[in-house]
Amino acid sequence: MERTLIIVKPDAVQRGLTGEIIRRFEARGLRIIGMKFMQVSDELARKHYAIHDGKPFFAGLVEYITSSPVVVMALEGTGAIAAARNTIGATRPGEATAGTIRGDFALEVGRNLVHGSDSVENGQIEVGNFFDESELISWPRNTDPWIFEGR
Ligand code: IDP
Ligand code: MG
Repeated sequence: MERTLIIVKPDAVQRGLTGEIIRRFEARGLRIIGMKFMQVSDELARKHYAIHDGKPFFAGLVEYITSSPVVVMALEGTGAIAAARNTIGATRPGEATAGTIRGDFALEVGRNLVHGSDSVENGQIEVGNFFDESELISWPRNTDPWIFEGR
């Protein structure tokens, strides 16, 4: 089963949208296997966004993600990567479809509320960067057979 790392970014926490954002992933059927409230360090921010190092917005991005606490979640599900990214919406909120998190609550790319892993491989790596194996719980959810066919 695929794993994705979701970050409820500082702007979302400050704006009181944490519950609304968790609700959408939960309602989608993704299974929470890890969740915590934390302050992202400069070191972790640079590691998480290493692919963007050197881009003009990198310094601002590190400043943004470390500016205030976040909520991080590890979610599991069939096709979790694509499902979560579709729930989040396009990177630039102006291009995000209404009904997505960014399309409903955001206006600017530098304040786009939420992160979701972009590939199966990165989902595994990013969950590992933010969570200790001991913080992850693989649990049988009673509704699993109603969400995952054949389980
Ligand atoms: P994603 O979050 O939709 O995967 P990425 O292209 O991976 O988008 O970019 C990572 C994050 O960097 C974005 O979510 C956004 O916060 C920030 N970002 C990307 N492009 C820009 C930009 O042009 N200006 C400011 N911030 C940007
Ligand atoms: Mg990305």
